[in-house]
Amino acid sequence: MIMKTCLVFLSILIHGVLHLQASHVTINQDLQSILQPSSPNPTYRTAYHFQPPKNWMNDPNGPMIYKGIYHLFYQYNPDGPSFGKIVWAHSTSKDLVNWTPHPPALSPSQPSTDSGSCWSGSATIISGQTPAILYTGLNQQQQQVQALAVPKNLSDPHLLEWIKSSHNPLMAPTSQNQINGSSFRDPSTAWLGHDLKWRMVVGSKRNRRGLAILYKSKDFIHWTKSQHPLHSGKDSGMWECPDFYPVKIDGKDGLDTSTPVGTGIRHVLKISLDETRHDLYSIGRYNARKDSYAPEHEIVDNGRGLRYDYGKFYASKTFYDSVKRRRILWGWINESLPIVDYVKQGWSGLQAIPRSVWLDKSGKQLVQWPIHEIEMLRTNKISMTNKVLKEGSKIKISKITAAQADIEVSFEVMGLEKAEKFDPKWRDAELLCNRKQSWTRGGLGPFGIMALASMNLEEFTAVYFTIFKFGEEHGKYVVLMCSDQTKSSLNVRTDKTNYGAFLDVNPVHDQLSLRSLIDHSIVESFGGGGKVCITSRVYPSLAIKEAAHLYVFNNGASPVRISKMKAWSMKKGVIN
Ligand code: DQQ
Repeated sequence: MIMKTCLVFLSILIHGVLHLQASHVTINQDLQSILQPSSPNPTYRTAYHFQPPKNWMNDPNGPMIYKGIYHLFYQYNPDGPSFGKIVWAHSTSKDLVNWTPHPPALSPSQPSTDSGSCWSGSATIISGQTPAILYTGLNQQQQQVQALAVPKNLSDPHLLEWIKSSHNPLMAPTSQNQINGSSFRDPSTAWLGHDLKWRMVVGSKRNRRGLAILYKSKDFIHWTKSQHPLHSGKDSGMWECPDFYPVKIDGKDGLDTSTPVGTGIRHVLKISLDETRHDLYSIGRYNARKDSYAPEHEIVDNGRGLRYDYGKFYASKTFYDSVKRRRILWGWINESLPIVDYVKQGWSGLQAIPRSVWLDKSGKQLVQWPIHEIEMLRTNKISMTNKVLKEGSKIKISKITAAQADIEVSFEVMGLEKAEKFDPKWRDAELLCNRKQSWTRGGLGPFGIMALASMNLEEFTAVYFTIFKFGEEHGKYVVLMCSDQTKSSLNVRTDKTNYGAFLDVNPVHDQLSLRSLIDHSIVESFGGGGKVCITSRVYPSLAIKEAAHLYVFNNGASPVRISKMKAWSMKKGVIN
């Protein structure tokens, strides 16, 4: 064994350990088998976030509801905890909380199409009743091509067996279509146009221009590339996992992806930027006749657009839940550890709690909120109302399982005159969070929660707000929300970014609300009722299980009032 280890390390020194494939880091397979434990290390496993029992998981694929059953497919390496030869793993659920695993729906098989891997894709429910999966295959030549699979037995609500089309690959790079075979992936859910032709987009790039290439088809088998992409972005690099869907201007109801364009509708285009690993979206108008899309607010292509989540959240995908008439968002949360560490852990990757998503009243951004079903896991409720948090103070939230909890708190600010002046040069919220850390005394704020805190506060993940006065203009304020991992662990090998975003809430009129779902190694937070979401992936060395604590705190120079606070222990979901 020692000899084998030495040889593997030698080979790594000579040939290099890591290489990139679709930007997921891979590891030498021999090294993986040596490092991999016989059973996964449970320390940082979660209680109510979706994950397979072991091994590597990345993007959520083809989420849908069929005959009242929710389906989630996901990118999965059955051979180990790092990226590798990928299959579409499959689980189903009646409530999006408890999940039953099934055999992989798609595995590499066809040399012309997917013998290398079955990469990401989406499901479309044709005519409201027949599901079809479009996905990316990595063929024998390592080229990315698009393929179709359909259920073998439509009367099986669990859709256990899938048949790959004999027409595969349906779309492939050729010298005529000028598509680069290593940047052509992740077909979206398709939508039906006025001319009864299906449309869908595939992520790509040309040089450094990111592309959402548009395809059309009459029969879902023969697809024609449109001359113009649906949208593209200068200098952004590869666009992965594009998602395109309508939202209502008014109200929280979701819309079917094929809803015809009308006056009460806007469209959302989401792209996953390979270079930064950020999911960006824009809200805009879709011209169904011209098949073009133009963003109204912010731009998707410069990396500074709106994000679903300002922490860890990537390769996301939505689907329309036709039963509860809502649009639901899934997103992958990867590890913040070096590859060798998660290989030793025996598993890698989580899915965020599915979120309902709708257009904010302002029309300028989306709002996201954890699906209401997750509340079935709440137990042991404790609450607090009308409590003043003095400057420089904290209150411990006891009697709940702090490592496995859900907390909702609303703050009412007092003493707005104490707010520090905002410098218009502070454009980057993450940088600002790094300057205004939770433990440094500020003006109005920082105040918020300290999750996964150790007994003597050597470790904690702080999620907090700081309010700034904007220029000389009276009554204008800027609210900064941060999720700080700087002190989340004594382990020096974990990512310690202090994530941040500006929150569009007026603290003069509105309370500042924060909800955090805490689950052992993840703190998923929703500020301002879901206007800003930040997910932190953390690995405490001390604040583990019963040794974890939860606090509300205020390190500002002015008191803040907790108008209401509710917190619950969370039960364990039945997950795979
Ligand atoms: N992951 C898949 C690709 C996709 C990337 C491969 C995004 O299809 O572009 O596992 O994380």
